[in-house]
Amino acid sequence: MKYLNMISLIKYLSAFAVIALFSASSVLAIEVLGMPKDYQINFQNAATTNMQDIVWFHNWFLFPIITVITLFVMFLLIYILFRFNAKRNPVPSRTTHNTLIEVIWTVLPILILAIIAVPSFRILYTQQTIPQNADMTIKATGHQWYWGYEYPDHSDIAFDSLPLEGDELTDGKIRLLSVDNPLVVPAGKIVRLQVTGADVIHNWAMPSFGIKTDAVPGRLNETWFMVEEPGVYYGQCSELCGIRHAFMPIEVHVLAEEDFDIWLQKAKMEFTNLGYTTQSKEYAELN
Ligand SMILES: [Cu+2]
Repeated sequence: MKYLNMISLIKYLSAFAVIALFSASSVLAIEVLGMPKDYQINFQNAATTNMQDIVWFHNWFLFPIITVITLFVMFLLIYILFRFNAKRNPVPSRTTHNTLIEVIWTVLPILILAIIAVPSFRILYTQQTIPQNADMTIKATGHQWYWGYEYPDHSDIAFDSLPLEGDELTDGKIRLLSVDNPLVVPAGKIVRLQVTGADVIHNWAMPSFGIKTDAVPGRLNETWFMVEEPGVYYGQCSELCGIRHAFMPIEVHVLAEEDFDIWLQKAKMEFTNLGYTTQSKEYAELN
């Protein structure tokens, strides 16, 4: 019996050491890398290859095409206003059909859309195809009005993530973005994210990851991400879900692998009751 008490004492002491270590490491606050800025007009920093592709697709593919089309149509409008107004062109042409022009203005837009579709579908496909070698799974559940996270591969860690309000907003915390229990993931690992809703439709949206996935009750949507850079990333629910829709932010902490392992040990004690069951199993083996 005494022997057992010694073991449990050692276990608790090591647990406290882990917590102390974690708090010490979290003092070295990780950098905020994904967050909206005041008067921002462009995208947030891209933290995943998917988001890099989206930024490229928008800035260097779609945007030039749109610019050329808009300028061309504007030129035509202005040209018509000046060249064919009633003063300069008192007797208008009575032409109603011109087969060549009609073929051109039908075929050309089809071609443009087809060209746009190629990289667009490629990006969509990568977003929707979960890599076979995903390192871990996380399930995010949208509730009215907070997010719940589960780690089915890690002792069924499960916790709720609520926004900080009023006097909880100590320094460094951001109103409407900071939460009490952020989602924590390891850097450089492929995370399979499953998203569902508990009551109404929510949406798990993380701009810098290029993710916007509906959380639909009774349905499990899947997406994935891999973030190389450790840091803090913020997102928000992006489906109008009720009166506190604006108060269910998403905060993701991407930690280096060793920091993530430390967090896991802490989370296993804090967010599961499995700690006790493993212990009792070990006790049974010792006896
Ligand atoms: Cu919501």
